[in-house]
Amino acid sequence: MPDISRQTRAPLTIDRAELRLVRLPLLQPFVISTGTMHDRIFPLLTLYSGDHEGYAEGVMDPLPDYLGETLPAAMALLKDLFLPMIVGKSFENPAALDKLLAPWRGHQMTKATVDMAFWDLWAKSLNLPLQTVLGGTGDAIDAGVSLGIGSIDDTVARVADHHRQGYKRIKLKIKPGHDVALVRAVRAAFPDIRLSVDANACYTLADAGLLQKLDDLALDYIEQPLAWDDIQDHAVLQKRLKTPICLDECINSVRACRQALQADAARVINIKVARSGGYYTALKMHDLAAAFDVPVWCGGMLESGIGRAHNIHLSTLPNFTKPGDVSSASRYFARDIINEPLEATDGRMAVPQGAGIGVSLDESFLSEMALSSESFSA
Ligand code: OSB
Ligand code: MG
Repeated sequence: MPDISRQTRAPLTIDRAELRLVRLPLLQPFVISTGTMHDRIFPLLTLYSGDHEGYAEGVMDPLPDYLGETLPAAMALLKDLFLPMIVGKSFENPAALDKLLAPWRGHQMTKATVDMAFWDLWAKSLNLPLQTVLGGTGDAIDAGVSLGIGSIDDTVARVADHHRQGYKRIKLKIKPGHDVALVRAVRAAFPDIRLSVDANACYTLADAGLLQKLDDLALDYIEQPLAWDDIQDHAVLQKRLKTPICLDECINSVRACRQALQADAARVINIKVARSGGYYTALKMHDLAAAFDVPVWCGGMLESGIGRAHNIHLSTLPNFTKPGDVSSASRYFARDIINEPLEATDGRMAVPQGAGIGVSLDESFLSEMALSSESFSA
């Protein structure tokens, strides 16, 4: 991890913040075991310091179906607590901001929205790409894709399409009744592709026999098969599976990450900055997993270009050795809220160039898609 505590420059003052609520329709509904998403409604945060602007988006759902956080709670916390707390204040570096936010319990995705915007702002004030201040290198990353639940025929066709486009790993969402037969059909059609599944916490240990049937299908890993907050049962399940378990929902703190690694409940880890409460925690998870020889990859939450650009920069760190869920924005949206297209070519996604996250807002489109906007000054 880069030593972000020893910067000897003037602290960065947050002059102003703007919080918009944005709605972007999805081109197709995205179906996972917990429900169906038709659009993305998200807080878009801009932090201002001098001539610089830092951006981040929130990934909490309207209802608490991925984690416990919700959009209404996030908006209220941002407006009533976090933004008033930081606007007009100066911070030496992102660690100083993290220190201020960390004591508040839970609400990782809300805290991460503030933290990620600050990292972008900070990197821009240093005139460095975000990847550089995070400790990453390289100008492109391997792209993987996450396919929502659909019929077997439709799924095989979508796998064929994405395989043809060059995606380096294809992840299938599964749920009871849409699992073993589906994965068998895809594996039969594509014996050699890098394939994984994601259950989004919909099985229990009573399904261990069913999950063992996936062991013959050469999956790279099975993501979050059991309850969203249950590391212990995943450790029990891992003993009964040959396929590595990858944890997503469970990994919401450095402690959860350490306990999962120590318990051998996760042989692969999906890192999402939002679920971690900010980059600082995500970086510690990255390093901790490396110490256990456990590879990590960057998860996605159907982000617009702002969150997607953040994910690309993070994915350039050395222990991100597996392709993440960072695919072309045009798979999800007819039009993005940024000016630069984030599109994979032959399964590789270029790192946006320039300072910070390296992308800019399409203000005219944003003004059409914003449901509300509020400005915060000291
Ligand atoms: O579990 O990784 C997940 C989307 C919404 C909620 C949870 C998850 C996902 C994805 C989408 O898998 C990945 C993407 O952004 O393409
Ligand atoms: Mg997942």
